[in-house]
Amino acid sequence: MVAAFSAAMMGTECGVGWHTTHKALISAATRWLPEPTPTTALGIDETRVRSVRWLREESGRRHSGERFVRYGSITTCTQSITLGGTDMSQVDAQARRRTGFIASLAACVASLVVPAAGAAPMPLRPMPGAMPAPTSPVAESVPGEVLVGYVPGASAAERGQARGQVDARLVKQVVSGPGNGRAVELLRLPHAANGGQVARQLTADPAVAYVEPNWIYTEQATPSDPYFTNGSLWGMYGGRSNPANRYGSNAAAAWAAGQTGSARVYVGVIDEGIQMSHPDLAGRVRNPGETANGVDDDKNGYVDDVFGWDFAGNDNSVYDGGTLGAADNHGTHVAGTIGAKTNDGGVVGVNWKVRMISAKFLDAQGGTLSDAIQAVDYFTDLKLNHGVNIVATNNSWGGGGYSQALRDAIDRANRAGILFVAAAGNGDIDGIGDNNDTTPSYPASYANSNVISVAAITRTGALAGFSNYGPRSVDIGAPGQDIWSTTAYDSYSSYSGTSMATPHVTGAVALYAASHPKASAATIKNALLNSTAPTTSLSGITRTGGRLNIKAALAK
Ligand SMILES: [Ca+2]
Ligand SMILES: [Ca+2]
Ligand SMILES: [Ca+2]
Ligand SMILES: [Ca+2]
Repeated sequence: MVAAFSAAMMGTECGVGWHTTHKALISAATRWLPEPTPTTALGIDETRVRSVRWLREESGRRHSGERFVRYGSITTCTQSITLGGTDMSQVDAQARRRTGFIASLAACVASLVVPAAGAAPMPLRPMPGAMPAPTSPVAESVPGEVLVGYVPGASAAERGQARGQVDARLVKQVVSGPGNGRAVELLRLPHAANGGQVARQLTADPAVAYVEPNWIYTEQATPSDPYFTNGSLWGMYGGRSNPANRYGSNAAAAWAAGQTGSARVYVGVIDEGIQMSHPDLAGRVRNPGETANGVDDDKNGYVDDVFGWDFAGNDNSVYDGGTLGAADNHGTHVAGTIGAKTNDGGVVGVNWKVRMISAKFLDAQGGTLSDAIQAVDYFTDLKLNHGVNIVATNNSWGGGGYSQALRDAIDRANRAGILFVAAAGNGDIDGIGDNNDTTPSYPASYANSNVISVAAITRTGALAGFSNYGPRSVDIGAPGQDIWSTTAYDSYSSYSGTSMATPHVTGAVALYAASHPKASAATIKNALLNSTAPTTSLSGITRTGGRLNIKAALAK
């Protein structure tokens, strides 16, 4: 019942330099009706595909009344895949990269068909845009799981009683009580439970403040044209840099003025994991209080979180893509824009010197609300209780509905002086950007004062077609189309998305904090938003009506 494919389209990015967007694949997957559909129908050159396995088929009705079928996973391929007329062998000739691509593609296609039957009926936002209202909702949540926020002071016995009356099992304590405000628990409901009824029963319990779906979030990016190579880092340029692009972030001018960042400034990357050993990132990803020795050195509750923590896998390996680069491309891409090194190779980030810590909660299937909350609190705790100078988190993800529990976690980050930089979102199933004022896109649309919501612009200064906007709820534009950065394993790719615009702004926060070490989060946010370059395409549809101008921001 839940539209898994629409969540995937929001940006589960698939592999290496993939020319064709998810939209093409997904629209193909929804368009072709004969069963089983040949791979050619998905735009894949069947002669090169060794085997295709259809894991699941699910028929339904599209908004137009047309039937659609969703398909399973492509498992193995002999050499390369042609997608949408683009020969992948031209994209990347190395066999190991192709293998990585194929694995990623399989994961992506699999993500189209994540079984969602039995999901609790929850308040999901309607699908907006130019298409007629469909019957299936956009937001996706984990079937049979809910988050329960308790009233302040609810005792363990009272919480147990609330769980007991609906036979729910405690999966984990997402937020512990006093000090962090109200306790939040992730509960698993009995197999046959009616989600709506259970939610009503729980909400009626005096110890319960609210009940929420365990939302699933996805990345806000899609791969873009791999053949685009000239002047590739346009997002870092300014009008007078060499090479120049007046619609870039003007980071180059800040560097020319000697402002290149500081190793004393930390950024939290809440995303997929990061390939921390990437030649352009090695040494940049580090939790300073931890060493790899089997002991929780900094006593934050996470053993050997040397590079961060994997909340999805509940382990300390934040990079899980191996030497194939089969995972963690998106997180690695974001990290490169924030802080790839100047080492005469590859790309360079907004900051030449910065430290990042990974809170991995996304994988090819997305990530959950409960893990996202723990990721946000992980950085708040590192800053408040372990002395790590975290100035911002980068949040290039979205897709779930409203969550009081996540909003509260972002508020805790705010009280710790951590900015929450978030992707405005990449439209909806039609791939066309939406107005967040009328159709909120979380987490970017939370009203917390530390949130900065980022739209994406193109190299010619247009609002990217996929980018959400909002005169009241989207703050600023930044480069988000055809953005080259680091990807796993030791590779580089060009992606597009508000996912890519966001780390330009997060990077600017870090660069500002490096040159203004005493500045508060509010001061940094004001400096960024009060120094934007007026931009016609953003005028009237974003709060500032302008695009990121890092050189001007640093002068504030
Ligand atoms: Ca630790
Ligand atoms: Ca340790
Ligand atoms: Ca892991
Ligand atoms: Ca480099």
